Amino acid sequence: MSGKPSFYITTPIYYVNDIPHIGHAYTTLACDVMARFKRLDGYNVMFLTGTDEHGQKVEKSAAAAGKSPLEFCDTVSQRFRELAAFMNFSNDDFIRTTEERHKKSCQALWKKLEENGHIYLDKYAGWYSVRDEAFFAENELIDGKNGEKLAPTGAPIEWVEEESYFFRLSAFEEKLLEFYESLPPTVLPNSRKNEVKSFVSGGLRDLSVSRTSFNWGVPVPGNDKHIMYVWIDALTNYITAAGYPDVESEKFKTFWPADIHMMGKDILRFHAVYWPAFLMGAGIEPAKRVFAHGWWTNEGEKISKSLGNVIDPFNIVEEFGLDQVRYFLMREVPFGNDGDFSRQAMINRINSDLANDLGNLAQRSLSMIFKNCDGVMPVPGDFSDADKAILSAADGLLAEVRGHIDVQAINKSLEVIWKVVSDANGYFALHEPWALKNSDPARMATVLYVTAEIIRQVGILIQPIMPHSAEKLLDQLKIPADKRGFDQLGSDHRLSSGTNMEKPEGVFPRFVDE
Ligand code: ME8
Repeated sequence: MSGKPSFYITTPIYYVNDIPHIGHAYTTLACDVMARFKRLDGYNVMFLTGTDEHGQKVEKSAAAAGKSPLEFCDTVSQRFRELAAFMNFSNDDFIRTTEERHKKSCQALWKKLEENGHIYLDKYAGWYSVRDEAFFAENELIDGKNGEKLAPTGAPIEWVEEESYFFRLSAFEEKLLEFYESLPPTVLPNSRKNEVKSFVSGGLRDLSVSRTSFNWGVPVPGNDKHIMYVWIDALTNYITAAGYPDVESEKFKTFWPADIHMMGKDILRFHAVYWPAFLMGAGIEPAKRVFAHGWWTNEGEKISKSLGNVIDPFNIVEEFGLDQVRYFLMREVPFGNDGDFSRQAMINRINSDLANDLGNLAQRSLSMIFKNCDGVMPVPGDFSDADKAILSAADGLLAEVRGHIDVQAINKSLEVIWKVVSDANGYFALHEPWALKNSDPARMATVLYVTAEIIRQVGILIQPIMPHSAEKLLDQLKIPADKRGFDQLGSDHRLSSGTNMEKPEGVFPRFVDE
């Protein structure tokens, strides 16, 4: 293989009962940013997303749409693929749980668990929520408006009594608790880790892992009256895409265990409790990290179809621009916390951070180089202390940004970059290159060169967040395509003087609300 270190990141696979909305786009975007960052930082990356197509919920939605389950899945899954292309996501694979490779993988995992004595046949009697595709104990239920019992998520429940296979989850308590204490952290943010720990230390019951009352799923090997519980099927996608059951394949050896499973906090328990336990049971290492991010609301309200306030990512990108939306989503909310989507907050970010701060700095300095330096990148004179200070701030960015990205603090990585952008604006204003044109053209050239060098480094660093805009900036600076990796950051690869420039065009327009 490549000799590079590897990095494997996954999104949840999304249910096809519903079309993609901002929440789905958000998770996949965060993974895209991580994947792009790691590629630029010299890693061999595999970035996976896809759709979760089995289970009762999908079966019911298909019936309601008057389609066969597969026909229905084909249509909605395609919509998720279109979203990925539209949002410029760089996923390396798109998995559908209805694919043959996945069925083979699920059945192999099942057999392994059975061989290892972790699966047994019994009877299940209890509450099930189709919307959550989850079983709930009596003491977890909440009261609905009309006195009816509901799942803790507010979803309707039904009483289920049927023969079922069980997974010996109870046997994994200690191993799981140990797993949560390993370093680097296996569950982030910390508050979420504590939640999971307290759930597990409260005692685990064996998990029902098959159903007999519907058909849309992967049959249990050797007993096809039973369909695998949709979560065992869904979670397995992460190893399917890495080549399972071929554990000797180059791909599996390179990419498993995955580096990060990213998801919303709603499905943390499945990823941080059930999934590592299944893997441990099969003798496979669990993923190195599960990261559960927060929940978006819309102008302060819960996002839901019934409230009619679902945010369509296609629409907001049409209105505000792709890179603008990508920047906003990653910058506005500390990654891991809940966040609120508001038009005003979006417009503020576009106009202040992008148009004013970075956009103006680039446009003003590059236009001056074009006009006042005969259209070529000037040769700088000796650097003053002020020049050295701002250059060294930019040179130090990669280490800082990397530190934040390593713990998925994506917003913080942007804060430190924008601190340098803002300092560079201060530098530019203080040294007034426009006033030096006649009095001291050599000093003007140095100030412009230093500013352009800051933009070069910022342009390289923001590629994961805003790939198109970063490309435009780097094109304007005439940085060759093979000189845009993170190995080009710092003082060893300063801008080449003497390069012919073109008249720059603004990269970050102001948003004017009609
Ligand atoms: O749970 N804010 O699929 P799903 C932030 N198929 N993120 C949100 C969000 C919001 N308001 N709404 C949705 C499933 N998400 C299973 C997963 S994985 C083996 C199987 C995002 O279509 C967030 O990532 O319901 C959440 O975890 C996911 O969509 C749920 O997607």
